[in-house]
Amino acid sequence: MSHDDERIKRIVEARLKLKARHLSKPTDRPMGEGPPNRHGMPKLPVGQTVAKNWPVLDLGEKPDIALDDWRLKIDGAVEAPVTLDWADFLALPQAEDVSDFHCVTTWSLMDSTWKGVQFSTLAALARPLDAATHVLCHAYDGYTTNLSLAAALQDDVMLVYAWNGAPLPRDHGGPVRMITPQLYAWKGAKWINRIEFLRGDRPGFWEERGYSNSADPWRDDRYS
Ligand SMILES: Nc1nc2c(c(=O)[nH]1)N[C@H]1C(S)=C(S)[C@@H](COP(=O)(O)O)O[C@H]1N2
Ligand SMILES: [Mo]
Repeated sequence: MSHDDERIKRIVEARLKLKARHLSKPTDRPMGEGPPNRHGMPKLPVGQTVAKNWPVLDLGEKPDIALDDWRLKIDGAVEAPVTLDWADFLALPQAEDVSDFHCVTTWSLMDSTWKGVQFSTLAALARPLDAATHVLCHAYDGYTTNLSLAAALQDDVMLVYAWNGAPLPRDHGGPVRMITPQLYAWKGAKWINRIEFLRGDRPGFWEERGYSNSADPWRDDRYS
């Protein structure tokens, strides 16, 4: 086994220990607490604690992608597959949004301001076939994660390059990552480099290793 494999194995083991601990606790499945905010959901999902600083979680490899080398490929079940470079990406309609970030390991980062391009803008560019039902996002570190097309097309799902007015740090997936504010944060690929539209569902890295496919924070929908 390579060092990479061993490192990833240790990370997966640690995460599956958290899963076992979570599943051993009784659950009454409330939605969360606090006043409703975005999407009418309680501000803090069940089982989450507000984080003051933004933790870093990934598989340990942090790709260093210069903007000149950065590419985003959009392909699979689409009419118009395309590969964007940085200038192409910035030439698309830009969006800004405030949203929250909920990690399955029980911390939430609240009220971040994001700047980037909505996923729906990228979908409109590539034109998914009627047969497309899901997407698999791929990243420069080899990570993958899957979403239903319906979930990916929510207004607040974005490929972001700025956080609270500053460039997205490399540790958090810069130059560009995806965010999925209405799903647990593992559904948002850091260092994203490919959006593959699918004719059916295909599990990503954590979904293959015991994480929930649907990942709804307000349903405590952490593991499968
Ligand atoms: N490319 C990539 N994206 C990733 C991951 C990863 O290992 N590689 N980890 C996921 C997980 S499990 C979480 S909780 C969030 C963490 O994002 P953060 O490090 O910015 O807090 O990124 C998600 N996206
Ligand atoms: Mo995570």
